[in-house]
Order: sequence, then structure tokens, then C-alpha cells
Amino acid sequence: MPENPIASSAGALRGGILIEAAELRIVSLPLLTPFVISTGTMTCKTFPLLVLKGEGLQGVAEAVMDPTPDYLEETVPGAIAFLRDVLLPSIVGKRFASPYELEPYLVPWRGHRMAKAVVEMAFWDMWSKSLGIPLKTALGGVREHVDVGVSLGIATIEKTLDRIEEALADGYKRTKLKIAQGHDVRIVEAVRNRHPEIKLTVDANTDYGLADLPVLRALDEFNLDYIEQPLAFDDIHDHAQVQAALKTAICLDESIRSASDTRKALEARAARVINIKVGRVGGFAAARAIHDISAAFGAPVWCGGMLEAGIGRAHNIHLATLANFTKPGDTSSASRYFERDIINEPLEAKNGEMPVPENGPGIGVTLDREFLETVTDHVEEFGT
Ligand code: OSB
Ligand code: MG
Repeated sequence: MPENPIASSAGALRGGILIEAAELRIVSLPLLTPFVISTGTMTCKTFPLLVLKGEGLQGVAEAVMDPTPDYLEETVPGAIAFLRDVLLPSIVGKRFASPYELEPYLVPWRGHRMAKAVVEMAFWDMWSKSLGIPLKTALGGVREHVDVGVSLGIATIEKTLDRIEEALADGYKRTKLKIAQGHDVRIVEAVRNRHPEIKLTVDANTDYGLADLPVLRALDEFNLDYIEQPLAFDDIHDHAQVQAALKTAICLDESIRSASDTRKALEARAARVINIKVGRVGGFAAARAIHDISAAFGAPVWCGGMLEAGIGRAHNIHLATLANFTKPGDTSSASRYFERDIINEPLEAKNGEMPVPENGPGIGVTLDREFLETVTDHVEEFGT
């Protein structure tokens, strides 16, 4: 690494990195196992992939919205239209000296945080490459590897117990069970009876309401590390009532879209743990602000996932190197999800630790272009 990477960066010397072109794809990767959560079943991971190009550099990111608005409001078709018609034309052909300079082009638009995130994250990759440093370093991360656990979709008790045996044999540091109405207390009880000591959490993906307090109180008896997003995606207020009624920490996922949401949730005592997904909150600037605000409130954070392929997983791993990511994240081995990934580097955890990818600066992984072509449904070019 040069002594002063910023001063030596060609982009910085000319007043910023010129985004000369962009390539926007829709990629579909079959999942090895259907992933069942309270809002639906996913058998295939379909996502926008963005490549920003300029100054001989490429910055890459995945967007995390689903084809339909079941996790949050954004959708793949909506994001493609917004990126094509609005965001990408506004930044291609311009210079940006840092990711923060993108803000004026992103802030005016309401919502669409997942679509904004893919642009911002791709530029963070490009910028850290221009500086010759890992994304982790650009973000201020402090870890060589990140602790990870598994997120297990809804399945029978037998199947779930088998999957837990496998995950524990692989050394994963936390087990998260997806729950839903009618698939909650019995399965948690069975798992707890078999494994009295493991770090166990549940994720309801918004399936409950205040009327379900008796079920949540029953779950409160199983020494869970936290109960993730029991109530509605847009409801911080009622989560505070649930948190007050439980010993177990509430963790918010869907409800946290911004630093401001985080401040309000923690002030209201609606949660004691925050799940940060950089792709959900609009990018790294927001993810870091959420991380810092949570730290100020003494609330630990962890890095969630959206079944990302290799590019999105690499971004998540770099983010999770920040100091307040003290709980195991969801970025388990890519081979648990896909037969083949879209990157050249295997992202595999060992003993529950995922190494930070370091094949070059930036996100430290590279696209497998040949395979990518075979799993691309659609591609558009900008600025060429
Ligand atoms: O709530 O964290 C969630 C996957 C899709 C939609 C929502 C969620 C999830 C996961 C998967 O839990 C985590 C992962 O393994 O990437
Ligand atoms: Mg969740």
C-alpha cells in the first residue's frame, strides 16, 4: 500500500472518480433449499446487480429487494425502473471524490433505500479500490474475521433439529429460527430441550400483533438471545409495549430503515438489539450512523442478510468488521445457499468465523463473468 493512498489516488487528484458507465443486471440464482419465512417461500434468489465503471476501476453491489414487496415495500421491477430512469442517469458522467458526495443525488427521493443502497455500495467499492485499501479499512472496521450464525427457515421439528446438528458441527455461533403463527412455541421448546445451552434466537418477520402477547410471553421463557421483529414492519411504537412486557431483548430488522428510526426505537425502548442490513438502510453511510447511534445507546448490533450472493455477502462481511457488531451475523457460508456463486472466491466460514475477503482492494472478491452470463435474466448499459 502506498504511504498516503488518498494523495496518490488518480481519482482524488482530478477532483473525484469519474463514473463513466454503469451495467445493471437482473440475476437469478436457484437456492439449494427453499427458504420459508412467515411472509412466504423463496426458491430462487433474484436480484439487481450493479457495476459502476470509470478510471479503469469497477465497483460492484447487489440490491436486496425481492421481486414482490413481501419483506419491505421495494420490488425488483420498481428498483430497476428507478435506477434506469432516475438514479443512474443522474450520476453517470459525473465525478465523486467520496461516497458522501453521492448524497445530493440520493436524498431528494423518498424511500427507495434499497435502490439507493446499491448505487452507494458500488461506489464505496470503487472508491476503496481507487485508494488501494480494503473496503473494511475505508469503513473503519477493526476485525480480521466476523462471527456468524445460521438463519433456519421454517421446517418440521425433525428437519430443524437435523439442520441445527449440522450447523453446530460446523461451529456456527448462533442459531436463528424463523417463526410464524402456529409455528413458534412448540418448535422453540423442542430445540431448547435438545440444546439447553446454545445461543438461540427467533425471527417472526412481523407475523404477530399486540394481541399475541401470550405467545411472546411463552417464548420469553426459553432464554433466547433476542426475539427479532415480532410486530409490523412500520411499527416501532407497539414494539415498545412488547419490550416492556418481556425479559428477552427485542431486535428490530424491518422497522429500522435509517439512523433516525434507530434513535427513535432506542429512545422509546422498543428494542435492545439492532439488525443492520446495509442494503436495507440505504448504504454504508446510513449503516455506519445506525451502528454509531446504537453504540451510544449501549445496544449491540449484528449484520443481517437477505440470502445475498457473493457480492452482497462480501459487502456485509466488510461492514460487520465495525466495532459494535458484537453479535454473530447471518453471513454463513455461500455453499449453504447456492450450488455455484457469482464470484471467483469461495466465501466459507470456518468454526463460525467468516474471513474478510481480501483478493485485492475494495470488497476483495471478483465477479465470475462467465458464470454470471448464464444466470443473468436481463442487462442494461448506461453511458456507453
Ligand atoms: O428477516 O433476516 C430476515 C431472508 C430473507 C428475508 C428476510 C430475512 C432473511 C434471513 C436470511 O433471515 C438471512 C441470510 O441467511 O441471509
Ligand atoms: Mg429478520
